[in-house]
Amino acid sequence: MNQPTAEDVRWLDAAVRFASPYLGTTADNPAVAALVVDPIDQMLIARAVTARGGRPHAEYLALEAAGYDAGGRTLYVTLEPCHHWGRTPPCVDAVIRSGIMRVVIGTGDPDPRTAGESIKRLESAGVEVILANHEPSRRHHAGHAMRQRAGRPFVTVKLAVSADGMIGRPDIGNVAITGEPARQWTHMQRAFADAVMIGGATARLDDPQLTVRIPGMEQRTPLRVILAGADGIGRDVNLIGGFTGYRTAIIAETAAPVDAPVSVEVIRVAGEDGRPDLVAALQALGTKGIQNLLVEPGARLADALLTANLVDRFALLTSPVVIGLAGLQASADGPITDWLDAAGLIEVDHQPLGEDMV
Ligand code: AOF
Ligand code: ZN
Repeated sequence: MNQPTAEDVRWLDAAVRFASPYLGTTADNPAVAALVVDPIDQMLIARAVTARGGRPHAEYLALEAAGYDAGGRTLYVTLEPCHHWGRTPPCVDAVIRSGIMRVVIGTGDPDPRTAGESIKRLESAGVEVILANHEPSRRHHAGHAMRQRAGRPFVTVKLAVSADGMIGRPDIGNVAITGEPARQWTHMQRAFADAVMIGGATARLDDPQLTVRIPGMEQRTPLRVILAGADGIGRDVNLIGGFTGYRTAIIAETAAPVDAPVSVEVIRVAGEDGRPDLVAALQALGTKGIQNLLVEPGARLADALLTANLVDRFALLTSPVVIGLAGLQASADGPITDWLDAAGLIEVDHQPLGEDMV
Protein backbone atom coordinates (compact mmCIF):
# COMPACT_ATOMS: atom_id res chain seq x y z
CA MET A 1 0.00 0.00 0.00
CA ASN A 2 1.17 3.53 -0.79
CA GLN A 3 2.35 6.02 1.82
CA PRO A 4 0.44 9.23 2.57
CA THR A 5 1.81 12.42 1.02
CA ALA A 6 2.60 15.54 3.08
CA GLU A 7 -0.72 16.99 1.85
CA ASP A 8 -2.56 13.87 2.99
CA VAL A 9 -1.11 14.26 6.48
CA ARG A 10 -2.15 17.93 6.56
CA TRP A 11 -5.75 17.01 5.65
CA LEU A 12 -5.81 14.27 8.28
CA ASP A 13 -4.47 16.75 10.87
CA ALA A 14 -7.29 19.11 9.86
CA ALA A 15 -9.83 16.28 10.12
CA VAL A 16 -8.77 15.48 13.69
CA ARG A 17 -8.87 19.17 14.65
CA PHE A 18 -12.35 19.39 13.15
CA ALA A 19 -13.60 16.33 15.07
CA SER A 20 -11.92 17.07 18.43
CA PRO A 21 -14.62 19.35 19.89
CA TYR A 22 -17.18 16.60 19.20
CA LEU A 23 -15.54 14.13 21.59
CA GLY A 24 -18.14 13.48 24.27
CA THR A 25 -21.12 13.96 21.93
CA THR A 26 -21.14 10.80 19.76
CA ALA A 27 -21.10 7.83 22.21
CA ASP A 28 -21.49 4.91 21.73
CA ASN A 29 -19.74 5.77 18.50
CA PRO A 30 -16.34 7.38 17.84
CA ALA A 31 -16.31 11.02 16.69
CA VAL A 32 -15.11 10.37 13.13
CA ALA A 33 -14.40 13.21 10.70
CA ALA A 34 -14.74 12.81 6.94
CA LEU A 35 -13.54 15.39 4.40
CA VAL A 36 -14.19 15.31 0.66
CA VAL A 37 -11.30 17.07 -1.07
CA ASP A 38 -10.52 17.88 -4.69
CA PRO A 39 -7.13 16.23 -5.35
CA ILE A 40 -6.11 18.71 -8.07
CA ASP A 41 -6.67 22.09 -6.50
CA GLN A 42 -6.68 20.80 -2.87
CA MET A 43 -10.03 22.42 -2.12
CA LEU A 44 -12.42 21.19 0.56
CA ILE A 45 -15.73 20.15 -1.05
CA ALA A 46 -17.63 18.85 2.01
CA ARG A 47 -17.00 17.76 5.56
CA ALA A 48 -18.87 16.09 8.42
CA VAL A 49 -18.44 14.54 11.84
CA THR A 50 -20.40 11.59 13.22
CA ALA A 51 -23.78 12.97 14.30
CA ARG A 52 -24.71 13.60 17.91
CA GLY A 53 -25.55 10.25 19.53
CA GLY A 54 -23.47 8.37 16.93
CA ARG A 55 -25.59 8.21 13.77
CA PRO A 56 -25.55 8.95 10.88
CA HIS A 57 -21.86 8.25 10.39
CA ALA A 58 -19.45 10.93 9.16
CA GLU A 59 -18.83 9.52 5.65
CA TYR A 60 -22.54 9.27 4.94
CA LEU A 61 -23.08 12.92 5.93
CA ALA A 62 -20.03 14.23 4.05
CA LEU A 63 -20.89 12.31 0.88
CA GLU A 64 -24.48 13.45 1.06
CA ALA A 65 -23.28 17.06 1.36
CA ALA A 66 -20.90 16.58 -1.60
CA GLY A 67 -23.57 14.94 -3.79
CA TYR A 68 -22.43 14.42 -7.42
CA ASP A 69 -19.39 16.50 -6.56
CA ALA A 70 -17.86 13.49 -4.77
CA GLY A 71 -16.94 11.81 -8.09
CA GLY A 72 -13.19 11.65 -8.67
CA ARG A 73 -12.38 13.24 -5.30
CA THR A 74 -10.35 12.07 -2.31
CA LEU A 75 -12.03 11.13 0.95
CA TYR A 76 -10.06 11.77 4.16
CA VAL A 77 -11.45 9.87 7.12
CA THR A 78 -9.97 9.61 10.62
CA LEU A 79 -11.19 5.99 11.06
CA GLU A 80 -11.62 3.16 8.58
CA PRO A 81 -15.18 3.36 7.16
CA CYS A 82 -17.58 0.78 8.57
CA HIS A 83 -18.30 -2.46 6.75
CA HIS A 84 -21.39 -3.66 8.61
CA TRP A 85 -25.12 -3.12 8.44
CA GLY A 86 -25.94 -1.45 11.74
CA ARG A 87 -28.64 1.09 12.33
CA THR A 88 -27.28 2.62 9.08
CA PRO A 89 -25.99 0.92 5.87
CA PRO A 90 -22.22 0.32 5.55
CA CYS A 91 -20.27 3.51 4.82
CA VAL A 92 -17.91 1.56 2.57
CA ASP A 93 -20.79 1.00 0.11
CA ALA A 94 -21.67 4.68 0.14
CA VAL A 95 -18.03 5.52 -0.60
CA ILE A 96 -17.88 3.13 -3.57
CA ARG A 97 -21.22 4.35 -4.98
CA SER A 98 -20.17 8.01 -4.67
CA GLY A 99 -17.36 7.74 -7.22
CA ILE A 100 -14.67 8.72 -4.70
CA MET A 101 -11.35 7.63 -6.26
CA ARG A 102 -9.02 7.68 -3.31
CA VAL A 103 -9.56 7.11 0.43
CA VAL A 104 -6.99 8.17 3.01
CA ILE A 105 -7.65 6.58 6.41
CA GLY A 106 -6.16 7.93 9.65
CA THR A 107 -6.29 4.71 11.62
CA GLY A 108 -7.81 1.23 11.27
CA ASP A 109 -11.08 0.30 12.98
CA PRO A 110 -10.61 -2.48 15.56
CA ASP A 111 -14.39 -3.12 15.54
CA PRO A 112 -14.41 -6.84 14.52
CA ARG A 113 -17.22 -6.12 12.03
CA THR A 114 -14.81 -3.89 10.07
CA ALA A 115 -11.14 -4.51 11.05
CA GLY A 116 -9.58 -4.22 7.58
CA GLU A 117 -12.58 -5.54 5.62
CA SER A 118 -13.48 -2.11 4.25
CA ILE A 119 -9.94 -1.56 3.01
CA LYS A 120 -10.10 -4.84 1.04
CA ARG A 121 -13.56 -4.00 -0.27
CA LEU A 122 -12.52 -0.54 -1.48
CA GLU A 123 -9.41 -1.88 -3.17
CA SER A 124 -11.33 -4.59 -4.97
CA ALA A 125 -13.73 -1.90 -6.20
CA GLY A 126 -10.75 -0.09 -7.72
CA VAL A 127 -10.53 2.69 -5.13
CA GLU A 128 -6.99 3.60 -4.07
CA VAL A 129 -6.63 3.27 -0.28
CA ILE A 130 -3.94 4.76 1.96
CA LEU A 131 -3.85 3.59 5.58
CA ALA A 132 -1.85 6.46 7.03
CA ASN A 133 -1.09 5.20 10.56
CA HIS A 134 -1.70 8.81 11.60
CA GLU A 135 -0.82 9.28 15.29
CA PRO A 136 -3.31 12.14 15.98
CA SER A 137 -6.12 9.98 14.52
CA ARG A 138 -5.03 7.06 16.67
CA ARG A 139 -5.01 9.23 19.82
CA HIS A 140 -8.33 10.80 18.88
CA HIS A 141 -9.92 7.34 18.62
CA ALA A 142 -8.17 5.85 21.68
CA GLY A 143 -11.50 5.60 23.56
CA HIS A 144 -13.16 3.67 20.75
CA ALA A 145 -10.13 1.39 20.41
CA MET A 146 -10.00 0.68 24.15
CA ARG A 147 -13.70 -0.12 24.24
CA GLN A 148 -13.37 -2.44 21.24
CA ARG A 149 -10.26 -4.20 22.52
CA ALA A 150 -10.77 -4.29 26.31
CA GLY A 151 -14.48 -3.57 26.68
CA ARG A 152 -13.75 -0.58 28.89
CA PRO A 153 -13.35 3.16 28.30
CA PHE A 154 -10.04 5.01 27.93
CA VAL A 155 -9.43 6.27 31.47
CA THR A 156 -8.11 9.75 32.24
CA VAL A 157 -7.46 10.48 35.92
CA LYS A 158 -7.31 14.08 37.06
CA LEU A 159 -5.83 14.93 40.44
CA ALA A 160 -5.05 18.35 41.89
CA VAL A 161 -2.17 18.46 44.37
CA SER A 162 -0.96 21.30 46.62
CA ALA A 163 2.69 22.32 46.86
CA ASP A 164 3.01 20.09 49.94
CA GLY A 165 1.45 17.07 48.22
CA MET A 166 -2.06 17.31 49.66
CA ILE A 167 -5.30 16.72 47.77
CA GLY A 168 -7.72 18.13 50.34
CA ARG A 169 -8.60 18.85 53.97
CA PRO A 170 -10.80 16.14 55.47
CA ASP A 171 -11.96 18.49 58.25
CA ILE A 172 -13.50 21.10 55.96
CA GLY A 173 -14.45 19.12 52.84
CA ASN A 174 -13.96 20.82 49.49
CA VAL A 175 -10.88 23.07 49.66
CA ALA A 176 -9.47 25.29 46.91
CA ILE A 177 -6.15 23.95 45.65
CA THR A 178 -5.99 25.17 42.06
CA GLY A 179 -7.24 28.42 40.56
CA GLU A 180 -9.76 29.53 37.96
CA PRO A 181 -7.86 28.52 34.77
CA ALA A 182 -7.42 24.99 36.17
CA ARG A 183 -11.11 24.85 36.99
CA GLN A 184 -12.01 25.81 33.43
CA TRP A 185 -9.53 23.31 32.03
CA THR A 186 -11.12 20.56 34.14
CA HIS A 187 -14.61 21.52 33.03
CA MET A 188 -13.47 21.30 29.39
CA GLN A 189 -12.13 17.80 30.08
CA ARG A 190 -15.57 16.90 31.44
CA ALA A 191 -17.21 18.27 28.29
CA PHE A 192 -15.03 16.08 26.04
CA ALA A 193 -15.63 12.92 28.14
CA ASP A 194 -18.60 10.58 27.82
CA ALA A 195 -18.73 10.17 31.60
CA VAL A 196 -17.08 11.59 34.71
CA MET A 197 -16.61 9.40 37.77
CA ILE A 198 -15.83 9.87 41.47
CA GLY A 199 -15.69 7.49 44.44
CA GLY A 200 -18.30 7.36 47.20
CA ALA A 201 -16.01 9.04 49.74
CA THR A 202 -15.46 12.03 47.45
CA ALA A 203 -19.21 12.23 46.79
CA ARG A 204 -19.77 12.52 50.52
CA LEU A 205 -16.81 14.70 51.48
CA ASP A 206 -16.62 17.13 48.53
CA ASP A 207 -20.23 16.68 47.42
CA PRO A 208 -19.46 17.98 43.89
CA GLN A 209 -21.91 18.62 41.02
CA LEU A 210 -19.53 17.44 38.26
CA THR A 211 -21.27 19.72 35.75
CA VAL A 212 -19.65 21.73 32.96
CA ARG A 213 -19.87 25.27 34.33
CA ILE A 214 -18.59 27.09 31.27
CA PRO A 215 -21.11 29.59 29.90
CA GLY A 216 -22.90 28.06 26.90
CA MET A 217 -21.46 24.59 27.47
CA GLU A 218 -23.59 23.44 30.41
CA GLN A 219 -25.39 20.92 28.20
CA ARG A 220 -22.07 19.19 27.57
CA THR A 221 -22.22 17.85 31.16
CA PRO A 222 -21.57 14.11 30.71
CA LEU A 223 -23.05 11.17 32.57
CA ARG A 224 -21.97 11.55 36.21
CA VAL A 225 -20.97 8.29 37.87
CA ILE A 226 -20.48 7.50 41.56
CA LEU A 227 -18.49 4.38 42.33
CA ALA A 228 -20.04 3.50 45.68
CA GLY A 229 -18.01 1.99 48.50
CA ALA A 230 -18.97 -0.78 50.93
CA ASP A 231 -21.16 1.57 52.98
CA GLY A 232 -23.23 2.29 49.88
CA ILE A 233 -24.63 5.67 48.90
CA GLY A 234 -27.82 7.66 49.41
CA ARG A 235 -29.78 10.79 48.65
CA ASP A 236 -27.80 12.97 51.03
CA VAL A 237 -25.24 13.67 48.28
CA ASN A 238 -25.81 16.36 45.64
CA LEU A 239 -25.41 14.09 42.63
CA ILE A 240 -28.23 11.83 43.81
CA GLY A 241 -30.58 13.94 45.92
CA GLY A 242 -29.99 17.35 44.36
CA PHE A 243 -32.00 18.41 41.32
CA THR A 244 -29.84 19.45 38.37
CA GLY A 245 -31.39 17.94 35.27
CA TYR A 246 -28.18 16.03 34.44
CA ARG A 247 -27.84 12.26 34.33
CA THR A 248 -26.35 10.32 37.25
CA ALA A 249 -25.46 6.65 37.58
CA ILE A 250 -24.29 4.67 40.60
CA ILE A 251 -22.05 1.64 40.32
CA ALA A 252 -22.36 -0.48 43.44
CA GLU A 253 -21.39 -3.95 44.53
CA THR A 254 -24.28 -6.44 44.41
CA ALA A 255 -25.21 -6.12 48.09
CA ALA A 256 -24.12 -2.56 48.95
CA PRO A 257 -26.98 -0.35 50.21
CA VAL A 258 -28.18 2.18 47.64
CA ASP A 259 -30.96 4.72 48.09
CA ALA A 260 -31.71 6.72 44.95
CA PRO A 261 -34.68 8.06 42.99
CA VAL A 262 -35.68 6.22 39.78
CA SER A 263 -34.04 8.93 37.67
CA VAL A 264 -30.65 7.64 38.85
CA GLU A 265 -29.43 4.48 37.14
CA VAL A 266 -28.03 1.86 39.51
CA ILE A 267 -25.51 -0.54 37.99
CA ARG A 268 -24.69 -3.58 40.08
CA VAL A 269 -21.38 -5.34 39.58
CA ALA A 270 -19.56 -8.10 41.43
CA GLY A 271 -16.92 -7.13 43.94
CA GLU A 272 -15.24 -7.92 47.20
CA ASP A 273 -15.96 -6.69 50.74
CA GLY A 274 -18.84 -4.63 49.42
CA ARG A 275 -16.67 -2.70 46.94
CA PRO A 276 -17.27 -3.02 43.19
CA ASP A 277 -14.54 -4.74 41.22
CA LEU A 278 -12.81 -1.98 39.22
CA VAL A 279 -12.50 -3.88 35.96
CA ALA A 280 -16.14 -4.97 36.19
CA ALA A 281 -17.17 -1.37 36.92
CA LEU A 282 -15.26 0.01 33.93
CA GLN A 283 -16.57 -2.74 31.67
CA ALA A 284 -20.11 -1.90 32.73
CA LEU A 285 -19.44 1.64 31.51
CA GLY A 286 -17.98 0.26 28.27
CA THR A 287 -21.16 -1.75 27.75
CA LYS A 288 -23.15 1.47 28.18
CA GLY A 289 -21.15 2.96 25.30
CA ILE A 290 -18.78 5.13 27.34
CA GLN A 291 -15.53 5.55 25.36
CA ASN A 292 -13.77 8.28 27.28
CA LEU A 293 -14.02 8.39 31.06
CA LEU A 294 -12.68 11.20 33.24
CA VAL A 295 -12.08 10.15 36.86
CA GLU A 296 -11.75 12.85 39.51
CA PRO A 297 -10.76 10.57 42.37
CA GLY A 298 -9.73 10.89 45.97
CA ALA A 299 -6.50 9.31 47.14
CA ARG A 300 -7.99 5.84 47.57
CA LEU A 301 -9.61 5.53 44.14
CA ALA A 302 -6.56 7.06 42.43
CA ASP A 303 -4.34 4.53 44.15
CA ALA A 304 -6.67 1.63 43.33
CA LEU A 305 -6.82 2.55 39.64
CA LEU A 306 -3.06 3.02 39.39
CA THR A 307 -2.36 -0.24 41.20
CA ALA A 308 -4.76 -2.13 38.95
CA ASN A 309 -3.06 -0.60 35.88
CA LEU A 310 -6.27 0.99 34.69
CA VAL A 311 -5.00 4.53 34.12
CA ASP A 312 -4.34 5.43 30.48
CA ARG A 313 -3.71 9.14 30.98
CA PHE A 314 -3.01 11.02 34.21
CA ALA A 315 -3.61 14.77 34.45
CA LEU A 316 -1.70 16.03 37.47
CA LEU A 317 -2.61 19.60 38.40
CA THR A 318 -0.02 21.13 40.71
CA SER A 319 -0.57 24.33 42.63
CA PRO A 320 1.66 26.67 44.68
CA VAL A 321 -0.88 26.58 47.54
CA VAL A 322 0.30 25.08 50.85
CA ILE A 323 -2.39 23.15 52.74
CA GLY A 324 -0.42 22.18 55.84
CA LEU A 325 -0.62 19.32 58.27
CA ALA A 326 -4.42 19.15 58.37
CA GLY A 327 -4.26 18.05 54.75
CA LEU A 328 -5.02 14.72 53.16
CA GLN A 329 -1.97 13.31 51.42
CA ALA A 330 -2.22 12.31 47.77
CA SER A 331 0.02 9.36 48.42
CA ALA A 332 1.26 7.95 51.69
CA ASP A 333 4.49 6.68 50.10
CA GLY A 334 6.39 9.83 49.22
CA PRO A 335 6.06 12.33 46.37
CA ILE A 336 3.31 11.81 43.86
CA THR A 337 5.74 11.74 40.96
CA ASP A 338 7.32 8.58 42.42
CA TRP A 339 3.87 7.09 42.61
CA LEU A 340 3.21 7.86 38.93
CA ASP A 341 6.65 6.57 37.91
CA ALA A 342 5.93 3.33 39.72
CA ALA A 343 2.73 2.98 37.72
CA GLY A 344 4.80 3.23 34.53
CA LEU A 345 3.36 6.61 33.50
CA ILE A 346 5.68 8.90 31.57
CA GLU A 347 5.32 12.65 31.20
CA VAL A 348 4.30 13.60 27.67
CA ASP A 349 3.28 17.22 28.10
CA HIS A 350 3.07 20.05 30.61
CA GLN A 351 1.43 23.44 30.42
CA PRO A 352 0.86 26.36 32.76
CA LEU A 353 -2.73 27.04 33.86
CA GLY A 354 -2.47 30.44 35.53
CA GLU A 355 -0.49 29.96 38.77
CA ASP A 356 -0.87 26.20 38.42
CA MET A 357 0.55 23.57 36.08
CA VAL A 358 -0.99 20.57 34.39
C1 AOF B 1 -17.95 4.95 10.26
N1 AOF B 1 -18.19 6.29 10.34
O1 AOF B 1 -18.70 8.12 11.48
C2 AOF B 1 -18.44 6.13 12.68
C3 AOF B 1 -18.14 4.74 12.59
O2 AOF B 1 -23.87 0.99 15.66
P1 AOF B 1 -23.42 1.48 14.32
O3 AOF B 1 -24.04 0.77 13.18
O4 AOF B 1 -23.50 2.98 14.21
O5 AOF B 1 -21.86 1.12 14.20
C4 AOF B 1 -20.96 1.46 15.19
C5 AOF B 1 -19.56 1.19 14.69
O6 AOF B 1 -19.31 1.96 13.53
C6 AOF B 1 -18.49 1.57 15.68
O7 AOF B 1 -18.14 0.51 16.52
C7 AOF B 1 -17.34 1.92 14.77
O8 AOF B 1 -16.67 0.75 14.38
C8 AOF B 1 -18.02 2.50 13.57
N2 AOF B 1 -18.10 3.96 13.68
N3 AOF B 1 -17.87 4.22 11.37
O9 AOF B 1 -17.81 4.41 9.16
C9 AOF B 1 -18.45 6.91 11.48
N4 AOF B 1 -18.73 6.72 13.85
ZN1 ZN C 1 -20.08 4.00 8.84
